[in-house]
Amino acid sequence: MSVSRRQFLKISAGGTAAATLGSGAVSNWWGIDSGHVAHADTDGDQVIPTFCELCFWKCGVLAHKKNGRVTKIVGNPKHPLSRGRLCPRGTGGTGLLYDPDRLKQPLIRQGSRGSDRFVTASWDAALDRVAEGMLAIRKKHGPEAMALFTHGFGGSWFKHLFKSYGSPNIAAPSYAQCRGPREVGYSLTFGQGVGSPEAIDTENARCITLIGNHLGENMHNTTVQDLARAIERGADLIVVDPRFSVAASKAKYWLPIKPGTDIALLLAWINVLIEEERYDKSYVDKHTKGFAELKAHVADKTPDWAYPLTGIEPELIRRSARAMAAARPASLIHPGRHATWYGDDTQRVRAMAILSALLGSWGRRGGFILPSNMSLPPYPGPKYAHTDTARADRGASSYPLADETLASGLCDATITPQAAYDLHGWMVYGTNLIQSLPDARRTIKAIQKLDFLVVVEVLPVEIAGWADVVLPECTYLERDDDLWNPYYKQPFIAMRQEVVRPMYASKPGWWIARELGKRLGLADFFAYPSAAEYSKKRIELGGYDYDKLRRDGVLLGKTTPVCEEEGLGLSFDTESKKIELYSEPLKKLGFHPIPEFVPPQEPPFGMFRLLFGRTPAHTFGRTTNNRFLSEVYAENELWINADAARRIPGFEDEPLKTGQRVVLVNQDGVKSQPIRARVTQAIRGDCVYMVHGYGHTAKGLRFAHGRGAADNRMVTRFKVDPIMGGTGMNVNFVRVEKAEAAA
Ligand SMILES: Nc1nc2c(c(=O)[nH]1)N[C@H]1C(S)=C(S)[C@@H](COP(=O)(O)OP(=O)(O)OC[C@H]3O[C@@H](n4cnc5c(=O)[nH]c(N)nc54)[C@H](O)[C@@H]3O)O[C@H]1N2
Ligand SMILES: Nc1nc2c(c(=O)[nH]1)N[C@H]1C(S)=C(S)[C@@H](COP(=O)(O)OP(=O)(O)OC[C@H]3O[C@@H](n4cnc5c(=O)[nH]c(N)nc54)[C@H](O)[C@@H]3O)O[C@H]1N2
Ligand code: SF4
Ligand SMILES: [Mo]
Repeated sequence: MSVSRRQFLKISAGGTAAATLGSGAVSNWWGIDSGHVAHADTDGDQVIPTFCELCFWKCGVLAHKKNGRVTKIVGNPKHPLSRGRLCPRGTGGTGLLYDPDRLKQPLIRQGSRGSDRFVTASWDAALDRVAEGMLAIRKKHGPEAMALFTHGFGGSWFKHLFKSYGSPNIAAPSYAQCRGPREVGYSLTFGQGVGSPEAIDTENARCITLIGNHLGENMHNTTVQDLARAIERGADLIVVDPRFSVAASKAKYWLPIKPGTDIALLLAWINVLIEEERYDKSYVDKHTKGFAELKAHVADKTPDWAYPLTGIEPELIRRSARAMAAARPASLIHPGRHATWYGDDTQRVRAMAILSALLGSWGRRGGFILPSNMSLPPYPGPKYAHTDTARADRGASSYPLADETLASGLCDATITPQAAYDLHGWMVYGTNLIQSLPDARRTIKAIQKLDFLVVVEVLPVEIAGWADVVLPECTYLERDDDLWNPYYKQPFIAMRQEVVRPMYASKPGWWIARELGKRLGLADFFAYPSAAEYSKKRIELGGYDYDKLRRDGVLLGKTTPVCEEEGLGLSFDTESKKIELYSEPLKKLGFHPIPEFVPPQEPPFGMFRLLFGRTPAHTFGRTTNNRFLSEVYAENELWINADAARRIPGFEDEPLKTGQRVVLVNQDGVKSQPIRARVTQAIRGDCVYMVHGYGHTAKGLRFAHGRGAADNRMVTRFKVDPIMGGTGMNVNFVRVEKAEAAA
């Protein structure tokens, strides 16, 4: 599905939002203002452009420095993703740089794995130990017996290391635990995924539909700026969420859906568009395949059919469908990002994609667009040796459409081999697998089977506690990195550069990977003297201005037409070369060619479905130890419906109050850490909700340790998407108990 030019196309309570709309400046539109807008006055500071790593959006920042210390971080006005502004986390990057709990020295384990006893070591000793482990595994079992788990931009050096070493097992939890089903669902329908940054034209949309996507809490700077802009211009917002999210508070229609029933709502919306002939007929005739089958499929999926399934009143389904149709083709069904919810996720995404096709919004202004990127030659070096070895996550029962390696699949394969060989070693870079993979008990079981585990980290997080060797990387503000040239409507190349020298004995990833490469006999692959020289070479080979890039932090490329309105011709890289409303490939594999609704399991009596999400001030558990960001939000809370709270067994005499501490017990008897209740009407009565990333158990995180509760601890069950192997995690149920009683 890869082409050189990535194509992207891409309430009962309704009306409550009106009062909050049109509230002026973009910066504090969500009631959150990072307080920093870049300006020319630098107060005598030295200003160094680089890009953020507080989340994976990678906004361009200007780091101010005085007397060798970073004094503040603001948005780079020249960078297309920040436009001079940052989200609250981006401005709090110094809270990571100056975190007193950072990893300061390489560590080598003493005693048994997981006993949490380490001695500090020199870099030479630690690197020798890692190389020894990797060489032994390669000699005994082949390079494929080592797996790399990676997340974050700095992982590029380690991916290069693993490709040079010869292992096909490279995975990130941002696929099978995050966007995997989304990419597969859009690829099946339009022949292309939506990528990151998402190829959508939010800014020009006249109607935006968010299906569980909680923008504003889920804080990707540019996306939130674009959404604010669209709404200021009068765009309608439709939000489908069991919870009255920040986005729902801005919406014209809020559809408080029963969790897990979105496919029923989507089919009913499709029914309304077709029955009322509100879809884009000429677009559908010209570009799609399978309309007749779709029409027949949804003929009985009326709003009245969907009402008892979803809890959304038929009239609200009709009115919201008409609003999205009235705005077409500038009617954006936002593709979402974290899509692994219930195990039927690729099909839910397919239903969203089909709806977008009926609105004619793929390849159209205000819908999905088709951006390009700037060409950038690689650093000269040898070719990776060709390997025929299959990935370890692929067994006989593999997931046919998984187009990336499954992190959960590598974990499973470590416990029970799924390929012709066993996994014996892991390297973990920038991903806290204990928090991010479902069922940590399984992850630990896999770790206990390994010969060798090395973790490259900035903080003493849970996964580091299980390592044999811990390698302390310096933070993004202390290092140069590879160049970034994403697909975006304004193509650009961005540069990360060292703002201050690495603190303690920490080292940049490019250096760690190179030094390991030399010890593994791969010196030819690591011929670069430094990351700065590496980037300079690539930029010169591309014929660009290196000094300008260093000065501005970003180089802008030529824009190309991104939608039909700009003269772009549409083509689709599917089997039929059309938009596939009906999917022959899915049918051949034994899956529904058009999405079917299958009711989710009901919560057992007295239990709630556990849902989770984000807070604007934090990124998962990676920032919960950041003292600056925790001034805004220090501890997660449990959202629970006020009426449901009155009926919880054990609370009859004294109803649960906001601020009171409770514990959760899940269907497998697993108890959570204590968490404060937030008793509210802003969530349905059949589910509870908390922000992910709390409840750290690692004692080295002296601020975050023991703060709030971990949703992941309750995720002992998950439902695997049979199409691509994503792990749906919204399938756990919890009972609420008084904290004291459970202690
Ligand atoms: N239960 C549950 N599970 C989830 C989710 C959820 O909401 N609930 N969310 C899912 C989603 S959407 C995703 S994308 C995944 C993400 O899961 P992860 O990939 O685990 O992401 P983070 O939690 O951000 O972990 C990043 C780790 O990188 C470290 N780090 C930060 N900066 C650097 C650096 O510069 N260098 C190095 N070497 N390390 C660094 C941090 O200290 C942190 O331990 O989790 C998924 N899993
Ligand atoms: N501030 C901040 N921003 C972030 C991140 C972060 O850690 N912090 N992480 C980033 C990453 S990697 C990702 S993937 C995204 C994730 O952000 P999103 O893509 O928005 O995805 P989720 O976290 O799954 O969305 C949670 C929302 O879905 C709702 N929900 C739960 N179940 C259902 C359901 O059955 N139906 C519907 N319609 N809604 C439901 C919840 O109530 C909640 O509001 O955020 C990104 N942005
Ligand atoms: S969205 Fe925020 S945290 Fe993410 S890269 Fe941009 S400024 Fe940094
Ligand atoms: Mo994610």
